[in-house]
Amino acid sequence: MRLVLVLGDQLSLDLSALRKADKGSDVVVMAEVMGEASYVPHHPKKIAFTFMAMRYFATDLRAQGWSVAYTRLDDPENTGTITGELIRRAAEKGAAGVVYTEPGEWRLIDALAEMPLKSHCLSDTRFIASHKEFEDWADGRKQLRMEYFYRDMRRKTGLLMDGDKPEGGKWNYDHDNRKPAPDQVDFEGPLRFAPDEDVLVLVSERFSGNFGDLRPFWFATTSAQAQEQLAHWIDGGLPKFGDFQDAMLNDQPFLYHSLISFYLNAGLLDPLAVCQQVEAAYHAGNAPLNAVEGFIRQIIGWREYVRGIYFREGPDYTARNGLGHDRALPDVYWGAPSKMNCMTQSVAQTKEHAYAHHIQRLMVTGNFALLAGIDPAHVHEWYLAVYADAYEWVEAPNVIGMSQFADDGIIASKPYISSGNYIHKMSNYCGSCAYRVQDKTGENACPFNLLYWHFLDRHRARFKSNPRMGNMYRVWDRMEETKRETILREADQWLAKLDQGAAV
Ligand code: FAD
Ligand code: DLZ
Ligand code: SF4
Repeated sequence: MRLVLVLGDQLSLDLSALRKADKGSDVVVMAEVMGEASYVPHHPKKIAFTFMAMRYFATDLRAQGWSVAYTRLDDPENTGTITGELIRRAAEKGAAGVVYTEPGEWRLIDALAEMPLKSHCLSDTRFIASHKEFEDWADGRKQLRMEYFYRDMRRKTGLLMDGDKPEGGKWNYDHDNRKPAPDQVDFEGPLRFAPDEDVLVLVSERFSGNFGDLRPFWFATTSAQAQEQLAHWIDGGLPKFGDFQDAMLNDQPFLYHSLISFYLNAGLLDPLAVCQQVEAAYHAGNAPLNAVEGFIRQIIGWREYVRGIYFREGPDYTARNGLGHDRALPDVYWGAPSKMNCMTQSVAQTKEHAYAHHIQRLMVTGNFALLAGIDPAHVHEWYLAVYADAYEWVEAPNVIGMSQFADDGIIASKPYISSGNYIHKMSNYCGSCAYRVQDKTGENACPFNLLYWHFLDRHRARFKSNPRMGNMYRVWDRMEETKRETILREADQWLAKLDQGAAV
């Protein structure tokens, strides 16, 4: 007999390791371990979600006839690590070896590869593109632009294809997906499910020092519940998802977003099946093409593409720091008071829900970190810890590459930076902010305005010949010299206050 490892983000009945195993003789190993629960200070909701979903999945497996050796966190025999648990269970059961599906983080891939047990690692087939397909696509290309990869995934899956042409004549309807914040949101947001109280008690006892609110806990924790959430969103959220994808509103964390990344990444939902359901809503006339195409692009385009980059670039990717940024992560990321309403809003809902939507992650907390020159390793660790959908394969390329440009432009052709103007256009945050978004200098000037020029000025050598940034430098160069000096001086003063821990 062999052991079959199922990790906390591998909760899929069609997992390659389960398909390879023999239900009659093999034993599934699942383990809640401190090693996984504390390698970054995870948000308590993320830990509770993982443990609850693991426990329900083990129950499902047993109901299907599998033998499951499940270790709870407070089990006195618990060795504290995945490899420790496999070694312990192998001795206990007299197992000949271990079958497992490749984990989503190099850290664990390396640990399993070094384990003193005979083991067999299988590809994770829950994705649309295999590593080889991504490599074949990437090899020989000068630039790895997501858009071209995405088109191949459309052709491969047949999603939104009209023969060999894209549905509606265009591959990408992003142009229609940039509407500013609506006055009112007519979708009530995600479904709320009852939690497993035992897990909440365990997590509150063991992880009370971690950033984030454990209660109220409302995530789906089984695949049937995740499916309910998907159906609820397709019905009520999808029709306006495209229009308001980039919008942000005070005290409205969810808008028209699907809130399914937790479930997809843990294995409770299958990406292709999700996209097929969304496509069916379009064909049934229940959702417009810009919403449906925009959503499918995020899943079969961005999600697959970032995974390809993570595995192609290798374990040192998370240590990259192409712009040499070295500022410590300011306390505002851990909920310290700040005068910047956009940051306060984005961090507060992250603390409450272990969730923020894409534009908050990219254009508020990510943009601020990049403009302020924060060490990307710290930024990476923060995102990996605070979001319930964060595993390195998806988080690191989004943070190190897309958001912080620390990979020197593998993912982004130019840094995602903006002044306060973009946030003002896409949200109602600025209206209730202590700073004035219209002010470019002076005591009340929006820090994003000051830091935007500070970033461009300090990285001039790196970006001046980037064709997509020439305009920005022309505007800067045309400014009066005294104004430029004032901006740089005030930005330096503001950053000094930030470093001193002032509530700026
Ligand atoms: P929706 O807005 O409804 O989008 C639908 C789905 O598309 C998501 O569920 C997700 O599976 C997929 N998706 C969208 N954008 C991306 C993307 N850029 N990369 C991968 N998948 C995408 N996503 C994660 O799943 N885990 C992370 O750790 C993560 N970290 C991020 C860090 C930064 C700095 C940025 C800019 C983005 C990050 N994303 C991450 C991508 C994106 O922000 C989340 O997938 C999305 O906000 C999840 O919310 P949702 O399910 O409501 O998504
Ligand atoms: C995120 C997480 C947490 C908090 N705890 C566990 C755990 O106790 N046991 C487990 O098998 N998996 C856990 N996970 C998910 C793993 O960290 C994830 O499988 C790896 O990071 C690889 O993506
Ligand atoms: Fe953010 Fe500046 Fe707007 Fe305040 S004024 S909310 S700091 S962009």
